[in-house]
Amino acid sequence: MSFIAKPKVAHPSLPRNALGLTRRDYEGGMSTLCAGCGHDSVTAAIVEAIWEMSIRPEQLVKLSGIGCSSKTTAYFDSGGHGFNSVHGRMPSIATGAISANRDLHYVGVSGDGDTLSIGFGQFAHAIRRNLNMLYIIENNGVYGLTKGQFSASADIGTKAKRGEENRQPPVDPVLTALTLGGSFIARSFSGDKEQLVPLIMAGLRHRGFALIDVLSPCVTFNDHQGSTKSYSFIRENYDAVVHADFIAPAQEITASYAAGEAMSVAMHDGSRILLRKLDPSYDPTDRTRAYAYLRSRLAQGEYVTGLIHIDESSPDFHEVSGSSTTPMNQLPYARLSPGSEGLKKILNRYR
Ligand SMILES: Cc1ncc(C[n+]2csc(CCOP(=O)(O)OP(=O)(O)O)c2C)c(N)n1
Ligand code: SF4
Repeated sequence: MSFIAKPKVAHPSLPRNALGLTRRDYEGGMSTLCAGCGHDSVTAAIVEAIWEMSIRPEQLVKLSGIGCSSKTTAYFDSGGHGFNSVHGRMPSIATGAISANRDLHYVGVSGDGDTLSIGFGQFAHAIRRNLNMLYIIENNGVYGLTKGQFSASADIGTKAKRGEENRQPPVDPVLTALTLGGSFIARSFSGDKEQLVPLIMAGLRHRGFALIDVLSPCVTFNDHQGSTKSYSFIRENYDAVVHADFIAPAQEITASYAAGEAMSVAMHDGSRILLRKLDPSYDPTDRTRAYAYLRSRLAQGEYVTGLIHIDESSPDFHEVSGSSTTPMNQLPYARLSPGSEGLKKILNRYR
């Protein structure tokens, strides 16, 4: 992967977060993506969110597969841990890392090709295991890195740059996550930082699997008339069904929002995500209705965005597997290894 280091020069007047760090401290290498690629706007939103949340750079783990989108992890938080896995296999690597150290923040960045084709099985199981991570799909409807073939998220009738038409039905990651029991499901647009930043913050705070499907146009292979993942199409067919705002625990002032217009959802750590309802019938805690609503809007060619579903009661991977509250990588070897007698007892359970 090509990597160009950014010069670290910070103007003394740059704002600092609670740790005394500027946004520059959360940047990564220089992007080598095409100018105007939606993925770079997602990078900027991630930098903004982790700076705002005052996460220590070394407490973040960045994971990805292969694709232009998966290169994103090189462009933020150079002080964090990072792992580019094999194409589509990021959830397995995430499962191992999360099992070994539950005390870090995990953010996976993947593409629609990486997630919905070669990595579809891995993606599905990460959702149903409710792995404690934020999983961002940079969804452009094509394989950008391998020169613009249709991906599994391309809509029927959408046209490729050279004019050929896609005839296969798309896989919608949001509908997929709703059916698989996803506990935090959102959709946004790379060109809407105001919506995306609070969603990233809430996703990082959520205990369990937080999915954000970000429509992120590929300006080189899929930003033309006939594409349903182009900037112009998304801008025209974009519907923010809930306006999300993130409130960190220290600044929890909800009284300023007019009663009846906002729904405040408590996160496990005491912070809240505030949803201002734009559509009065929409309730993001009702999975069945969210599914039906999304389907009806999709039939009209509309992308519903915002926090589409949240279930704060769903047990996460650690709760279900009863894993140690002390991260495994901090347990002494004697506690990790059952010894030969302990192993015999375990095996006897299966005889
Ligand atoms: C096992 C394997 N199969 C195929 C490839 C080729 N390949 C690299 S990236 C990619 C698709 C990337 O598309 P997507 O995930 O949508 O990301 P984008 O580049 O559009 O951001 C493919 C098929 C590969 N690297 N490894
Ligand atoms: S090919 Fe498309 S997805 Fe890849 S960097 Fe260029 S604009 Fe972005």
